[in-house]
Amino acid sequence: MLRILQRIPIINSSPLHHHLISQPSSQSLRLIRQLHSLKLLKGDTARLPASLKTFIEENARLCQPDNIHICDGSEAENETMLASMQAAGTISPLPKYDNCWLARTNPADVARVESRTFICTEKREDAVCTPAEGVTGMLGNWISPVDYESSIMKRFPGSMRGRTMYVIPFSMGPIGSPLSKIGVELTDSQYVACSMRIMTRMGSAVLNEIVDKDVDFIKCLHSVGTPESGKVEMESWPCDPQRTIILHKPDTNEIVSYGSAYGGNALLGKKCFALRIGSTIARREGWLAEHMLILAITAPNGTKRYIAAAFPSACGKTNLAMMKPTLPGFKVECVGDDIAWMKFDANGNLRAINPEYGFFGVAPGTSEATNPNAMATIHKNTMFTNVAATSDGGIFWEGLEGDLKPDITVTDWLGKPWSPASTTKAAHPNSRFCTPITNCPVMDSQWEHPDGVPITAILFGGRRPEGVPLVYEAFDWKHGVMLGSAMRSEATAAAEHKGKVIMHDPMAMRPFFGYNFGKYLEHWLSMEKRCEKLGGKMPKVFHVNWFRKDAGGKFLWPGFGENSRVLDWIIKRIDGENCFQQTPIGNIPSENSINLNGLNTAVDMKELFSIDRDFWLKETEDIQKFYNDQVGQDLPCEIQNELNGLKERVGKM
Ligand code: OXD
Ligand code: MN
Repeated sequence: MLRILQRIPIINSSPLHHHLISQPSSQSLRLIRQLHSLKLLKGDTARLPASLKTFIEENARLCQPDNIHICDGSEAENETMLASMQAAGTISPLPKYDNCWLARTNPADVARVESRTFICTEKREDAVCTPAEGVTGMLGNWISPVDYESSIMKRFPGSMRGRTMYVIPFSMGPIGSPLSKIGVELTDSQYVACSMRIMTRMGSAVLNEIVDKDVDFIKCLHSVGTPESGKVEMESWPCDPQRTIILHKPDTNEIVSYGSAYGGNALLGKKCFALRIGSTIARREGWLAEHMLILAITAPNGTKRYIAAAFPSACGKTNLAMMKPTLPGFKVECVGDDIAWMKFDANGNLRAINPEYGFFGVAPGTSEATNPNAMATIHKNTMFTNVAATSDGGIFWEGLEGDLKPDITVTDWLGKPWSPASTTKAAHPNSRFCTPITNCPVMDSQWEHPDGVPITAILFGGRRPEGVPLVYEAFDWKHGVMLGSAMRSEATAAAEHKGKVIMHDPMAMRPFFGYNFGKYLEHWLSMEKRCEKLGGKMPKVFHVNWFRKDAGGKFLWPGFGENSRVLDWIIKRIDGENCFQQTPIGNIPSENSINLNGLNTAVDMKELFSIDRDFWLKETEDIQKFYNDQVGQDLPCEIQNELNGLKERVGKM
């Protein structure tokens, strides 16, 4: 039976800080949500639009927090939360740097949990493809509306008891930009609130947008939860790994996440909103929401080009986005390192914004050698998670061995002593830095332009140790969409996959599709007509692979800043230079058209660009099997035709 509990008066002088003791343990979410007449938010809440007020009230009734705190995004608010987390042992300061912190998670909460991530639609086929008989689908998980509701009911009633519910108004994209969208995340995690402040534009300015313009917002509910046993394993990092679930309902623009406080599971603006819900909105509105970095590259002649690139998680998007080019006279500047929202303008130029405001970058492997600009970014106002700590108040991870001074000791991500002789990793492979984008010394001057930046090329790529050349160009848009759909990469630690298996990761979006992948491909294909109608020119499409190895397992290409040589060739192709040769898989650089001047390692260009018939026959078979098994009848025939063409060309080699 529903029980309306007592409410106690506001204790905070701010009218938007409310203290509640509440309420019902209910059998039915629907019943709880019918209690509209309850006025749980008091004070100056008349300012809040009814939709926001209702959203907060209903979920407060459901989750029963002790307090509700509407975040203003101020420095003072942030400091209070940081101090409170420090007192709880969730974070500790890193005195070597300026306002930097180290969080250690429950070791069971260290990555995105793809297997527990669901899209809810009435009809299954709207959310996911129908895999072949006996095959487990890997392009997303569907949940029915009934199971969606019951999953919430099994977890959320009372889930915030003893905690504060933080109300986080946030904007994905520059506030007020026609390309931006607004969300409100309710969470019982201060770590999430502080991280959202880094990763998004958050606080009063966004609340004002909602209030003044009465804009629609994406509803995001998050709770770290409490295990069914009632026993929180690690007081400093409450979570409920056994029952973690991440739910999305595109029809109502809702996201619900329970049980994890880590990364994409909990910072709901990122993967859940900007990609999964974002891709469904983009389809409806005729644009693209993609797992892509955006960079600006300026050639010695002063011409600047913007390029977007889709690589799977932990495959070097951040490194490429802020690369220090080794090619003299080139400059790379960053617009974003993870997500691109791209829409045609009135003239048919594809314009992109980075909807984020921070970097949530993979720490291991980041160093002065691999990404000096990231290193220059992360020493101020940064939240590190699951990295190792040094005795002089700094951070450490695999890749920074050269920086370790002999008198410094290291504590690993689990809080245990660690030394270079240890057989375990110092930092968790998916440990991260969460750092304000404004710290980055190479942000492009246009990165916050409300109209976005014009994209002239789209790159797809992954970790392919064998068979796939350093770079090749798609023959046209359709071929490019097929290349994206057929992308594969070695699994990384960003999600729960084990081992170095080569996985299909179409468009680097496999974990992030908000709707049926076949329909997603149709949408990509339709962009060409949209562009034509507006009189524009489609971006050129390329596939890159920095990770090809020789027979001895050594990388054939030095990567990092040297990738500027590949970008240089791509720019030449954008400019229409005749610097390519056609092959069955696409156009590769003609001999000597990649500028190797000054490269101080010997590179076997022949092997790097070799195209082996047997490898590609097997590759086309694997792609066909992937389409048959995973996409089935949802595969657009244009994509099958493209694959048929590839098979035929490779067959004739
Ligand atoms: C990320 C990811 O955190 O892709 O960006 O996992
Ligand atoms: Mn990512």
